Amino acid sequence: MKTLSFLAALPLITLAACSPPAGPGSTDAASAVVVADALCRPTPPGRQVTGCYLTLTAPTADTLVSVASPAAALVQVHEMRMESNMMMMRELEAGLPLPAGEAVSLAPGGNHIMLMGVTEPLKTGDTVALTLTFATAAPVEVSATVRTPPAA
Ligand SMILES: [Cu+2]
Repeated sequence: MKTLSFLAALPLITLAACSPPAGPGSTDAASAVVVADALCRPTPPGRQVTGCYLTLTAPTADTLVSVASPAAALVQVHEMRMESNMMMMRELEAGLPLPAGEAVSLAPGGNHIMLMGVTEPLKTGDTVALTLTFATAAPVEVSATVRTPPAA
């Protein structure tokens, strides 16, 4: 009888040992990426594309892998780079590296989050829900305010 109950308990112990310390909804602040100053630019008249900006601080080295929003059909993380003397933007396909403890700013003129196929025009005062997914840390949901960012 003793042997049986020991065996029955074993899978539970194994599961507990394997489960990650921070699941969804966890309040493990030590491992969470801190997101500050999230804002999205109002959509230009007749256009369904706009940029969002924020500052990310990861406690341990991580990567911003992707962003999703119910406000847009497609969301990408873009970088700005010079190509043939022209500023072009393109998707950061490998994600955005976040060095440990360092604030990484996505700002006008630099890296940004691109909303494409925006379903409803975004105007100043609206909010946009953004879900940020990281390589290691738990996903973070933020509410970005719609307003015109200060000039770059
Ligand atoms: Cu872009």
